[in-house]
Amino acid sequence: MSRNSHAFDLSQYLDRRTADVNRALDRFLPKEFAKPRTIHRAMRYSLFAGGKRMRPALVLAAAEACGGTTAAALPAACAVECIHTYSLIHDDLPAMDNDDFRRGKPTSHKVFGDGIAILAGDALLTQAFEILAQTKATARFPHSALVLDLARASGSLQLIAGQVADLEGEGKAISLPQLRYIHERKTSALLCCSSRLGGMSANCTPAQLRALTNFGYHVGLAFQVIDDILDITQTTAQLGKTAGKDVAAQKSTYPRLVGLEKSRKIAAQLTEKAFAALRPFKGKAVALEAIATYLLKRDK
Ligand code: GRG
Repeated sequence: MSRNSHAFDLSQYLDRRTADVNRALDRFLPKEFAKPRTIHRAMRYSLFAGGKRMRPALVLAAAEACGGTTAAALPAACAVECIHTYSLIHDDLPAMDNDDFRRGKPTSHKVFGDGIAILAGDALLTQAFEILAQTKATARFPHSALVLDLARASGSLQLIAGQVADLEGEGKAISLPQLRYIHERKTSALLCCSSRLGGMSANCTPAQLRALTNFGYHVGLAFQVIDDILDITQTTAQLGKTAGKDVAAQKSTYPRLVGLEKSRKIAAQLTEKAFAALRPFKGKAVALEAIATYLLKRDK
């Protein structure tokens, strides 16, 4: 388990970084009253509905581990949150997971209708790249490097591929390698990209980028195993989204394939691998360590 993060106050860290991210998102997004009002209200409704902001936190913590600043990393932090929120809005649509409840509130299509919810997701996807393009280039990383990373992580070989495999796997018996394939893409790709973008915004070295990639990949996998566990063990009120969806949709999950106890063990092992990836930072990636620990122990 993490050795360096004991004295670190993660709760205060997340509160401050979340406030920074929320202010920046408010600045970057068109105002609620900008025409057409409906779409801007819908974009903001989901974006400010109270998500945990874990992907932006990873961006900012990765930047700090490489000696960078929050200011330089904020566009990337906001961009990954826009992509994440778009994917949730679309995932909740009747044509996909058909969910009524997200981030403790009625889902976008329940409030605005399917058409506007689709468009709000589309607009947030586009908005992400508009925001990311405002990152300052560094000596090692031109804008195009960051844009390429986020486009790849959210494209048809990663995030979308995971969603396709997830949809096509419903009701079918899936092997552990197939499940790993889905988790790598639908969850880990964006968490890994978050960690990488933070480093890139701080002009990280190639060795640091490799370490952040390895860290983000394993944290991302652990995140989804825990998500699968929480779907069974927590209530809808605790999660802020409908609990028990995986069983209802006959989805293959780690608990279904290997049981709850083994799933917990796998999540802990993946988190250990994430810690090991941080060794090159020699104890200077305290916030990243604390986030990985929190993600393993979280209850929502
Ligand atoms: C492109 C439509 C589309 C989908 C891509 C990301 C995704 C695939 C679907 C969303 C639903 C899902 C199960 C995603 C896996 C990642 C995950 C567990 C998301 C929830 O993330 P949290 O817990 O959410 O960080 P908050 O609301 O706290 O930001």
